[in-house]
Amino acid sequence: MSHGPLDIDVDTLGNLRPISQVVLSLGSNVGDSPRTLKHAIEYLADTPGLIVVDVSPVYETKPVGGGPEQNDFLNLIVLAETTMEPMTVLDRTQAIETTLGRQRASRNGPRTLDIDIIVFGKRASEEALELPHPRAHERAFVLVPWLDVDPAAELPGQGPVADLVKEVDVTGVTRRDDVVIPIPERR
Ligand code: PH2
Ligand code: MG
Ligand code: MG
Repeated sequence: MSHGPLDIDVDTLGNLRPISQVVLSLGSNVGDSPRTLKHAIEYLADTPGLIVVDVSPVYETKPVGGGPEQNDFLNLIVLAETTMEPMTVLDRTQAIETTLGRQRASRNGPRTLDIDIIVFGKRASEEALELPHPRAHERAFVLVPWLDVDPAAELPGQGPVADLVKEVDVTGVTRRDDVVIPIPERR
């Protein structure tokens, strides 16, 4: 049930549930990408107020977006739930990128680790954070793994992910079942 502009849920016992579902897209094409992605997910899971609910299969993906010549990426989707505010999650994801050695060299260039917030509940853009992610609907490396972990997923303003995925070129996206990234245990 939804109650006005704050969109705070109340469950059947009357407890407030100020929890947002968050979809994160992780990518890496520099260094030991499987290791980097694994550590990134562990750091996310260690974040107070954020629970990692599911991790998609890993995909090897052709670079898109017209950056420089670069290696293929490994990409995956993390489903999380959080009591944090969007800008606080952004601060945290940027700190994880920095910790794992990201240098911001060029737009759409190679990167050790990129963590993008795709959707944050039904929240709209604020400050420097565009929500939902403005290019998610056209990116097979986001839509394909997202559909794996949430077949009913919807991208607000764009529609069901199952429909969006039919509109994009998925030829550059290959599932890598040999790269297994465990979901961290809850502590
Ligand atoms: N990220 C980009 C630009 N292009 N291409 C692939 N395949 N995977 C990415 O994660 C990616 C990209 C900007 O962040
Ligand atoms: Mg990105
Ligand atoms: Mg980014």
